[in-house]
Amino acid sequence: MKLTRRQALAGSGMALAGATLLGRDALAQASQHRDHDMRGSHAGQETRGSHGGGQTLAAKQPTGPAGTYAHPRGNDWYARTVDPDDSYPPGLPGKDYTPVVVPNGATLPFRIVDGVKVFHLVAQDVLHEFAPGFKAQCWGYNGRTPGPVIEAVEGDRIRIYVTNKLQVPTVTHWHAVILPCNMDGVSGLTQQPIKPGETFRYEFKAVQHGTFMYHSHKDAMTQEGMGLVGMLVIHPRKPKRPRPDRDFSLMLHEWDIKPGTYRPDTSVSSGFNTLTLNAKVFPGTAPLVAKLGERVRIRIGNLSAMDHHPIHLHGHAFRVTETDGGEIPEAAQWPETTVLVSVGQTRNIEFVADNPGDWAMHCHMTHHTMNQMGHGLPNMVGVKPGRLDRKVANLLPGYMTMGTDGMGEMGLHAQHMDMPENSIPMVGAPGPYSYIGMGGMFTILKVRETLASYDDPGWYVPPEGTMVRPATAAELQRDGIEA
Ligand SMILES: [Cu+2]
Repeated sequence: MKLTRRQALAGSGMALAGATLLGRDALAQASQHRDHDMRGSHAGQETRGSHGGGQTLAAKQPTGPAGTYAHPRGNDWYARTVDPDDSYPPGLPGKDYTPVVVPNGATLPFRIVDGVKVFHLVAQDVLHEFAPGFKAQCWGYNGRTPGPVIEAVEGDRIRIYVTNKLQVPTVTHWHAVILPCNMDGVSGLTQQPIKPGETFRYEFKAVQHGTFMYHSHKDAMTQEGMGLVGMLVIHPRKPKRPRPDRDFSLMLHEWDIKPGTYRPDTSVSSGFNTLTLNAKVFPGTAPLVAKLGERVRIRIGNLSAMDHHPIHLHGHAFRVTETDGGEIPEAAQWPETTVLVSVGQTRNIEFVADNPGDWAMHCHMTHHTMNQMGHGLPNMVGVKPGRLDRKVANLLPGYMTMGTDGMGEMGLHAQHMDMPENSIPMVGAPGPYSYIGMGGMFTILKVRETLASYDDPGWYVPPEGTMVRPATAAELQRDGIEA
């Protein structure tokens, strides 16, 4: 048998493992089997693994007999307020739960058919805007990335149709949800991939409550990296504590979008230049608005490729109340102002919004509050660029050395620079007092005494005597400060 170049390439991993054991013909056969695998075909299963060296590729049919399914109940930390075997009518927004608020996002509509909550996700190409004027061709669900938040109530029976309108096979995995194994959505392990054009049906009962996620579990590096991610919230049927007044959902993600390009580079494993909250970078991030005294919950999930994010909130202390594994007993909670949300985790934080103002909320990794172009530049702090600039300007009209005062004013400079196509300043936006030198994973919690609506109320007006200002000479003298 003759190998085509493509077959040889496809089988090259096998060749390393098996070349010494297998003859050339066997190798060719193994590589053909691998090709079948990539098309999600059943063909070749009968003969696969018939050679000693190919045993690791063997795909055996599942063997029976199949049992009956019982809801798992072996771990008492599963977050439950009702018995998983009891029946409940579909939980309704307003009545059974306070719907989550999704800054820059949406929740997925559902219909109820014979007592089952029916959802429909469509995996598809999405031209996504990360901030005004900065877009990329991503993958998402129902026209957005992250996909719309799926909301249900403990005890609901949930049916989710997934239609694949991508050019590649995909699957959808329900991250941290306790369900029958073959509803778990792991390509190859629990199901065949959903081919382009196909619609698969997932169905399970919500037997726990909490903050979960959904994402592709096929070619995860590419597919999650392109944006096939979303949040899944299951509210408790019988909440033990008062419902929050404001229940926010935020998905953390990271992308590498080189200036001048329009597609995330999912092959990189570091140096991500677009760090997002619900797929937006500041100043594209919508503020989280709450009224003074309201109970606030923020659900944070992280499906970044490689980075954990310590999310820091100003002006308040909060408690971490839940993970995607369940509720944290009150005696085990401690106060924090920063919560580390590792890749593949969710965290719920809760607090009373008792301090009015415009409070920064952001990843505390400094490179994660920079937008494109902020990374990997030489440190120019302290460089006197005058003569250099004049010389280089002879060759490159308009040349200006950047970064001699740090990176904080980069966005300002960018206003009178020619920026590369499809790029945004590496940091910031104009604020009420001066330029806000933050980008990326940065948003603002706006707490107000009075609110006409939860729309952005504008900038905070400080009460008399609470505004920082330059010190007066008399004050310095009185307090013995030599400046
Ligand atoms: Cu971060």
